[in-house]
Amino acid sequence: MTFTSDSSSIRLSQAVNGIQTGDAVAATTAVFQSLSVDDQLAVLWYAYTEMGRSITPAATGAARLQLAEGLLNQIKQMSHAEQLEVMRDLAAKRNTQFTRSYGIFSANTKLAFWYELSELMVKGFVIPVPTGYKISRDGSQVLEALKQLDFGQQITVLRRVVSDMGVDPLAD
Ligand code: 45D
Repeated sequence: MTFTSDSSSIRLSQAVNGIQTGDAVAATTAVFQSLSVDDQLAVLWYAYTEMGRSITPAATGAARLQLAEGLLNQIKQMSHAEQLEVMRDLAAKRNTQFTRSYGIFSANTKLAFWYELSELMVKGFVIPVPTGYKISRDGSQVLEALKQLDFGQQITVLRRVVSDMGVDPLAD
């Protein structure tokens, strides 16, 4: 669902309240999910660029990536436009074969999938964020809220937002 930046700003002030009242993870997750699809992708990307150094590749687990390998290989073979479309489909929860395949992964496999996508962006296999891209005000506020959390809380927020992406093919 897409919210206007007005409703997103309301959610943002609620999130700030939530952070002050101790439910920082839930509040940051909710406000992330109220962002536009492109803002969500941008926040994920900047979260990765800031957290990347603290996530060791080994920690993401080779076994989990094996499960995601098929989808990652499909993405590598797509054009840049198609790659962006697939990521937007995931964030927007559009029902496609790709988003249904993603939907059966565990939360940690989904996280590992996004992590690997970022690595593929860095290596030049996946469409980069445009040079000079400026994240929206809402997006940068969510990023700031995320940065206020400790590492464990950040992972929890990320795990929740990527878990909610895609389409669960077994849900009714
Ligand atoms: O043209 O298993 C825009 C541990 C604008 C260990 C765009 C772990 C328009 C256990 C939309 C911006 C807990 C450590 C273009 C795992 C435009 C374990 C493009 C944790 C081109 C897994 C935007 C792992 C694009 C963690 C292309 C914490 C955006 C993993 C792409 C964290 C964004 C992973 C991507 C994160 C973001 C990955 C691919 C934060 C990926 C982020």
